[in-house]
Amino acid sequence: MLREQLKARMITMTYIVVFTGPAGSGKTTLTRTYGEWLRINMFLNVCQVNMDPGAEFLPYEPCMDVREFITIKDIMREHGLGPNGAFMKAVEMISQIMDKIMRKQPFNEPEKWDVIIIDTPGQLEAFIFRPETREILGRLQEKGRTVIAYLIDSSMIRTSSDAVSLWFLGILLQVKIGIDVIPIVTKADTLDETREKIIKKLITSPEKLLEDIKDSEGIVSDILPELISITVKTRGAYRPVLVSNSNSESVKDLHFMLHEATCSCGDLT
Ligand SMILES: Nc1nc2c(ncn2[C@@H]2O[C@H](COP(=O)(O)OP(=O)(O)OP(=O)(O)O)[C@@H](O)[C@H]2O)c(=O)[nH]1
Ligand SMILES: [Mg+2]
Repeated sequence: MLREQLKARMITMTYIVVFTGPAGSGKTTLTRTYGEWLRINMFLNVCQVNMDPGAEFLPYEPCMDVREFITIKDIMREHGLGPNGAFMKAVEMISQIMDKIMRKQPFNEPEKWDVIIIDTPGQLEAFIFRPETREILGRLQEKGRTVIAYLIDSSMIRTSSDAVSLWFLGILLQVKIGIDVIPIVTKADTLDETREKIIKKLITSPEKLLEDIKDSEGIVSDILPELISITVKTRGAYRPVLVSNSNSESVKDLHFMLHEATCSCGDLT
């Protein structure tokens, strides 16, 4: 298929994907891998945006970098704050300069780009859970179909309660920002057999996690079944994808799922 035809078939309007998730869940690495995958395999114009004012090193070339305006190091020095206080201050400052940010690439001409990928900080409570973030995300939504991806780090999952608690952070995020959140399980290459079983249950049939906790006592046996039932209810329309940066098939799965989530033209697989 001709390059332009393939492109037209895949993307009809700019789509924006915002990677969020706890510290170290793989947002920055996935911003690089997914961006490269889209360029090489889909021939798309991709703009990777760094919205993490605390980033030290980026493995991709950002077409917009919030550190042009604000860095955590400067805020810590100028306001005498620790790192978390500085992130809270940063989100406030970013919300105040959103007009300026929106006048820069890629937001000033979103139609020039097929996909805009946004990398965010991992300090959920000090950044993405802040009320100002809702306004920031609202401004992004004006520029294209926007999907918020919540990264669940599979290397943090050892037990069923780990799986359920990480899933819950995603639900809280959804409640907090009022936008549908697509769960993505990262670092699939680090899984052993036991952990893979737990994650497959979480993804396909979370009610089966109840089997793992049937002999538990105390708070786990009291609360976890309730949490699992909420997990089942909130699984939503999208099948969570298990992704690894070293497996391009999994990045392809991720792409089709994200694209489906933003696309009103149906399934293109
Ligand atoms: N094995 C494996 N490691 C990964 C994968 N993705 C990311 N990592 C590693 O996980 C660590 C954190 O990755 P980052 O991409 O920096 O995570 P982040 O979510 O951007 O981190 P913060 O911005 O600090 O919150 C790094 O050591 C990565 O190399 C993956 O698919 N597999
Ligand atoms: Mg990062």
